[in-house]
Amino acid sequence: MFLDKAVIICKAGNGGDGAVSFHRQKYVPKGGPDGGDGGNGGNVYIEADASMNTLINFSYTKRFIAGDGEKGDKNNKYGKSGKDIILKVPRGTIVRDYESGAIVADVYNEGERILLLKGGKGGRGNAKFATPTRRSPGFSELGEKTKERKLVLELKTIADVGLVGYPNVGKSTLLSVISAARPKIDNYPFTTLTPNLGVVRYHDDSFVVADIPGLIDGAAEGVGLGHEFLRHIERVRLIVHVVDVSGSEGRSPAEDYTAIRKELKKYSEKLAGLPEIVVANKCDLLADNENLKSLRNKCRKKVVEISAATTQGIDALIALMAEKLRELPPPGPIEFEPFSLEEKVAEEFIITEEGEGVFRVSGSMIENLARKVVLSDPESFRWFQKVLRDKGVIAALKEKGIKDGDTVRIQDIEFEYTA
Ligand SMILES: Nc1nc2c(ncn2[C@@H]2O[C@H](COP(=O)(O)OP(=O)(O)OP(=O)(O)O)[C@@H](O)[C@H]2O)c(=O)[nH]1
Ligand SMILES: [Mg+2]
Repeated sequence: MFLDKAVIICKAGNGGDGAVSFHRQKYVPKGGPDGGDGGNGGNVYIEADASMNTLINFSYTKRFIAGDGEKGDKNNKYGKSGKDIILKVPRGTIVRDYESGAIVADVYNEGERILLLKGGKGGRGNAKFATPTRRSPGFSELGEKTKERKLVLELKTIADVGLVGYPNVGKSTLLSVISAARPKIDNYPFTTLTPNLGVVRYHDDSFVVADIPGLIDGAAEGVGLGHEFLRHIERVRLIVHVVDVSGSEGRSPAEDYTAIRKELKKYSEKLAGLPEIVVANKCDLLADNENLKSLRNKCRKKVVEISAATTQGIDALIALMAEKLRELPPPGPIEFEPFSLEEKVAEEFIITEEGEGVFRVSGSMIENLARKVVLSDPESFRWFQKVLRDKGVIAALKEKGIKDGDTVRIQDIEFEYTA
């Protein structure tokens, strides 16, 4: 079964909370703080697996949640890190952010592993908060919480050459005679329903050819089957345009050529702009040269005459493909503006007056901080206030005219302001 697009939900693990603990020893009344740090949450990676050629697995399982980090413990014991998740996908899979459509990764190289979502950092244990003046901190940090992300996986097959043409012109037959691939071949349109790949060997060279379902009129607008599959030749470097020159189905080969060119252009200028070899197939059925002539006139290019059935002209075609590919720039992953799925933590904050003497502070940095601190703990709270002062929040509140006894709100917490 073939699937080349899937929407999934991923989440990195939360960080584990830091521990609050004090060293206990016989006859020692109160030891120093020894609460260990929480473990980091597990990461979500994506990895190219050369043995895969479909995203079908992602139609069964759609949620991928990495493990949470464990809490820290007494005796300075660190919490265990959460378990990572590695999503295995075929080479050529592109990952997009669902909301923005921005490209996050192109899983291009064999075995390549890319970090998609980083696990939350574990919170620091109380041992880390000890200072000469604060010998017994009674608080620790909470682990960082992570968010779910909706992602789109999109397979764009990696091949050097793409075979295009009308249905039933002999594309799959051609692939079967130039490579070890054994695609289904039959005498009716749309025998091929999903892309086939074959490796062609030529002396010490080898290259990959992709055979896709036939294109028909309107394919580029999604009318025909072909449109769905044009994405699998978006990454090729060379187009081999196969025409049934015998006109065995009553169409004119020259018009077939123009129609397919139109479809390619409608789909993408880039695709239509790729170097092209025009192949006249089924030459064994030709009674005269009329069709060949009109095809040549129409495409204004050299036309390579072959018969996939008798293998006439095949060796010359392989040599020509290899030669063209050698001249073309080497393949590589697509270029894109790096897009990070990590939440951007903006340092800015805004203060809004929600009522008489009630001030709300909002902004991702301040809100993250509020999530991390244990507000029920007086010491943790004092520490939080110190950070608010350091970050300029208190000064900004004063500027807004805050008075003793007024209320400050940050996310779902609320406290009374004292200068
Ligand atoms: N006489 C002759 N028949 C051929 C030649 N090449 C292919 N055929 C026949 O044409 C028919 C279609 O071949 P396919 O290779 O399935 O064509 P296709 O372009 O892959 O077709 P779709 O997958 O439907 O788009 C089959 O019956 C083949 O045997 C050729 O060179 N000469
Ligand atoms: Mg076919």
